[in-house]
Amino acid sequence: LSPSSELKRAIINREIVAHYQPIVELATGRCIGAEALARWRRPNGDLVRPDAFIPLAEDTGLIQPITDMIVDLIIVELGDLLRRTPRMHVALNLSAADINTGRILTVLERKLAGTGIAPQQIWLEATESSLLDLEGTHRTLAEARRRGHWTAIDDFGTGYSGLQYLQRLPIDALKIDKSFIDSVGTEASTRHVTEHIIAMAQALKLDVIAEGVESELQVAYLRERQVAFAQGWLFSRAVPAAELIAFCNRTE
Ligand code: G
Ligand code: G
Ligand code: G
Ligand code: MN
Ligand code: NA
Repeated sequence: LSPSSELKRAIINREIVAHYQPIVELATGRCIGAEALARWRRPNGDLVRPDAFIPLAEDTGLIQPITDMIVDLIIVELGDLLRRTPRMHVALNLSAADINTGRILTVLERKLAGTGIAPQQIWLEATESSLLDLEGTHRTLAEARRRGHWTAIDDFGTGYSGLQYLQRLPIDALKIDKSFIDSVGTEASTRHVTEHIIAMAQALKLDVIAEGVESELQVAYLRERQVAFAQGWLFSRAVPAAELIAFCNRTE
């Protein structure tokens, strides 16, 4: 079986599952939501990470059914948590194919109808590299916000988005890539870039989410700069829904 036929069969057999990494509000330490991260659970029990199948899915038109499956999983696995805690959200990773055409908005509208989950509780993450189709992206992100979703640029700093470009995008937040968080408290020259990214986001009145936070030193640095949110192994790795719910209940 070719890799793409194998992936197609995995989708049909519902072998794609979601893990959730908590997102913490730095001022309070409370869980304010989570990022949904796809995994492929093979019949032999192996858990395949997204870097090993998302690029293939993007190249073969299989990313859209995967995105749809993650939306279904969020609704089924986190519906109770989201209904019970309206301030909590789940962030969904989108690929260029989801964003450029705007199809994801129709999918979300249809799937969220009648669930009691508000559009405000679904954050949409677009990577910097998926923003190449500027017109399509711009239209989709603007419409997403009109419908109440939050929009964020993922892996920020790894692409080439300058200030001018950013200020024209209809986004609510920047997620700072782990590589920049890693530089905090080191002598790496990228630490100056980290400083600039935070300042730039604040100048544009964007929320900042720090990714890949692993130390208290990084938390202190981010708090000092009024960075609102963080996720990383210091708090929790990506975990199955039941563990996420337990984590969020513990931080209440
Ligand atoms: O979970 P992990 O840190 O290994 O994820 C690696 C990357 O895979 C994420 O940063 C994200 O860009 C991508 N990814 C994970 N889940 C999804 C998904 O459901 N859809 C898309 N398009 N990308 C995902
Ligand atoms: O969407 P994105 O590609 O940014 O997904 C985040 C990725 O980073 C996931 O694959 C997740 O497993 C990983 N990750 C999240 N927190 C940490 C962390 O604190 N340290 C490291 N090394 N990786 C992390
Ligand atoms: O469970 P997961 O597949 O996300 O773990 C990927 C790798 O990250 C494993 O090697 C695991 O030991 C490591 N890891 C998991 N949680 C943490 C953590 O909280 N901190 C650090 N530094 N590593 C972790
Ligand atoms: Mn992401
Ligand atoms: Na990221």
